[in-house]
Amino acid sequence: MRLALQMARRGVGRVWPNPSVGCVIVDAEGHVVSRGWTQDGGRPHAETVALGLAGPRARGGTAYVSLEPCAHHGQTGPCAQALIDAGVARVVSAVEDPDPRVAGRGHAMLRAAGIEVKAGVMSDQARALNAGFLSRIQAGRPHVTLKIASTIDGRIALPSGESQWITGQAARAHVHLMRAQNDAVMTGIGTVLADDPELNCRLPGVDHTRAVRVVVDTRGRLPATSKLAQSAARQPVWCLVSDQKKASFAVRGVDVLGVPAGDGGLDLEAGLRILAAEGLTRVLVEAGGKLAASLLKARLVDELLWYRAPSVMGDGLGAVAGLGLALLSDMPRFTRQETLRLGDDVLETYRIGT
Ligand code: AOF
Ligand code: ZN
Repeated sequence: MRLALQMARRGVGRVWPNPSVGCVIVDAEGHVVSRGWTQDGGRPHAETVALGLAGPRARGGTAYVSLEPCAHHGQTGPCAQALIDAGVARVVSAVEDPDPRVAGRGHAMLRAAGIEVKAGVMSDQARALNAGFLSRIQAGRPHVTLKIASTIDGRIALPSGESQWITGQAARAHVHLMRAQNDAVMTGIGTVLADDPELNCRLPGVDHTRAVRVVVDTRGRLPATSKLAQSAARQPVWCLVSDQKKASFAVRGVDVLGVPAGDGGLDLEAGLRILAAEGLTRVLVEAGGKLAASLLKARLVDELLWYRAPSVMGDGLGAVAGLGLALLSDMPRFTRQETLRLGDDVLETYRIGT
């Protein structure tokens, strides 16, 4: 299962709207005969790939899958049926697939065919890996990771707006890797107007990734001359504008999505629901303090990636704008997951909750 999860990790950020699944086939003697993972765009499924490579060697063997095999007819028949047809004797799976078309039916199909099924193996790791897909299906919004790159005193730019660069090369390369492992990178129009970012992945070897660039742009101000708009034909750009603005706003190559109004801008939760309905499962937010604060205030941040450079700015723009808290007990609280040194900088990863 550990190997199956490792295979599944390869698809993270590349398979939306689907989950990224890994499958390892072991023959009756216990030898690994094949491995597969969900392919770009979400098809073929992991089991199809692994069974195809295993051929007759799957007969009498065990399939380790990081998610319950599907039970519905898509481009191909259900993976559960493919495992039955291949003559697998045993299936070990990590978590039940919450997709209403599956939801236990995959395991049931296998058992009804006389296959031994062991479910729930390494389920915590599998849930973490598919936090995006699980969130899309169960919460109706994508998993949201907020990235912040700040000084020790939590500043992200000088009062003049100058922000390039606070963190060093290794930390910035890590951010590019994180872009590749998300379905979308989201920013606010303020950041676009100030920095004209491209929000792509420029890491050698992973620069083929095509995360959707999402701009929170209530009043429809995205310039046609921005790097985002100029590169929209190569890598999608979706603009979230207010419902009122939707009819009158257009930029060549950019998809415009209308979102209901909310507290001082867009209803961000509604916006995220719209993104999930479009299929997005994992969104990385790289924005200024205002959008960061709005998301935190609305309790829409699941994870934090906080890159910290060993410098102090004093006056400057804060990573998070006002949250308007009356009580310390109202502060959003996180649990630190990992601490990583990246050159002279430090990355701390957090998940929401205590
Ligand atoms: C599997 N193995 O590798 C994946 C699965 O649109 P479709 O037909 O590709 O089906 C998508 C659903 O299939 C998705 O919502 C999830 O329930 C399941 N994904 N299942 O057996 C895989 N990616
Ligand atoms: Zn399947």
